Amino acid sequence: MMKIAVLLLATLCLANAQKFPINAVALIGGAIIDSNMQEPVMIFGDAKFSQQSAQAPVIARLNITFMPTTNPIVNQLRGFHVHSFGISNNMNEPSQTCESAGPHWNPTGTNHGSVTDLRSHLGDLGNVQPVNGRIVTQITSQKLQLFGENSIIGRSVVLHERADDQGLGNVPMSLKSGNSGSRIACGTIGIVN
Ligand SMILES: [Cu+2]
Repeated sequence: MMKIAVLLLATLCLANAQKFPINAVALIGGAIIDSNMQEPVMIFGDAKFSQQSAQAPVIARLNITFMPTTNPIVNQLRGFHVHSFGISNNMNEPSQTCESAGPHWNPTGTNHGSVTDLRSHLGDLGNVQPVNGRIVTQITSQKLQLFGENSIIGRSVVLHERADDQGLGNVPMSLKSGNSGSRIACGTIGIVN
């Protein structure tokens, strides 16, 4: 009993040592090629993360633009996740840069799922929908943390080619990545003053 009380106190002290709110941001960049129109579509924007207290969820606010906004391939549902590592530039194969993010952020070793499913990857954030060439949306995650050993600071966000089936696709890729296709844009999550 005494041990538990001491442990609890130590945990509370550690939590109190962390200043809140914690804010973070990922600058997002990427591109897709429209093979029909022979046109590159540029993708740029950011994802802002905030956490108000140790118990509070992490809110992600996305503001991502596709250019040209009018290209017909732009406005489709797309998977969006936190992946394990920061982005490093691949000068030889720029199209492979987002591969440096590694797999979904999954320190608990579960199957892939939805953002609201408590037993899914911590980094699973579901799908986002571009409207008129822009993604402006807010995602709430009860699983992400901006502090402690499971902090996502220094990891990355990845936007995918197509929709995330959230583990329900009945193909092997479904339980690993939601079968959401290639990585079209990404960015490293950094702390904000
Ligand atoms: Cu992903």
